[in-house]
Amino acid sequence: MSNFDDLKNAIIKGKRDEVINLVNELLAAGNDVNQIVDAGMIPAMREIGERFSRNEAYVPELLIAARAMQAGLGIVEPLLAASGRKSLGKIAIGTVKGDLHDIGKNLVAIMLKGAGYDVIDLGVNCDIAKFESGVEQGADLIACSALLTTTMSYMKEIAEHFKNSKVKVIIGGAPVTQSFADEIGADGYSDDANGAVKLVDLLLAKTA
Ligand code: B12
Repeated sequence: MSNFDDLKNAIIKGKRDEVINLVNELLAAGNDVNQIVDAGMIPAMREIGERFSRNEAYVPELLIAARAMQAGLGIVEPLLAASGRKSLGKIAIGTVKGDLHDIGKNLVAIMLKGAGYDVIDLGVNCDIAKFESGVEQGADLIACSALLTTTMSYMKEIAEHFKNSKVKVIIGGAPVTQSFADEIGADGYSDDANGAVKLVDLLLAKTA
């Protein structure tokens, strides 16, 4: 008989097939889909994120766990939508104009999803109009990623564009720093995916 801890551990270890089996077993045993997500899946991504921040897990482990999480989410997502689950908030994430790097952006997206947020993934090479389309779809917060020193400057235009709106803007990516975020007037910065979740928790709780 499987339980939520088995599911949590299988996600942390990145055991994709085991995650699929456990989610199906938990559903077949009559467990509520929200409980499966809240007690098994979200704690797993929070835990692997904490390990990553403490340098006890690295990008490959995070990617493998994220892949396992995605597999589980694939099963529960239609059921969650049908259950009328209330999301913690909606985030539109994208890599900025001119930039095609998306590994870090995808990690941040999956961690946010894993933490209980609705995530609209706008993809790469996103201009302001693309981020605006995320806001039109209901995003409360825009998350921008850049890996090139030549593209991070576009974040300034994005921050300025949303400055007088109620939409928050957070930024990240290897060349980005807290002082750059302060300089361009972004609402927040984090240097890793787990920090991104904490940042969003803070910013969206403040505006709620
Ligand atoms: C993989 C890679 C590529 C792949 C990208 C594949 C893909 N699908 O992403 C390919 C081969 C396509 C590529 C292309 C190029 N690349 Co490249 N690439 C890299 C490399 C090796 C790894 C980047 C990566 O994925 N890191 C792992 C992820 C997990 O880290 P991360 O993105 O930083 O994300 C973490 C945090 O930053 C944070 N984060 C990320 N986004 C966000 C967003 C928010 C809101 C928050 C809060 C946090 C956050 O959380 C993430 C998880 O912890 C880096 C070198 C390096 N060591 O960084 C070079 C690197 C970024 N590339 C570089 C260059 C120059 C290029 C090219 C211009 C090369 C060329 N001449 O064609 C092209 C540019 C193409 C384009 N227009 O974008 C340079 C950039 C130099 C600079 N200072 O600008 C680097 C640094 C390599 C180097 N040392 O020269 N690249």
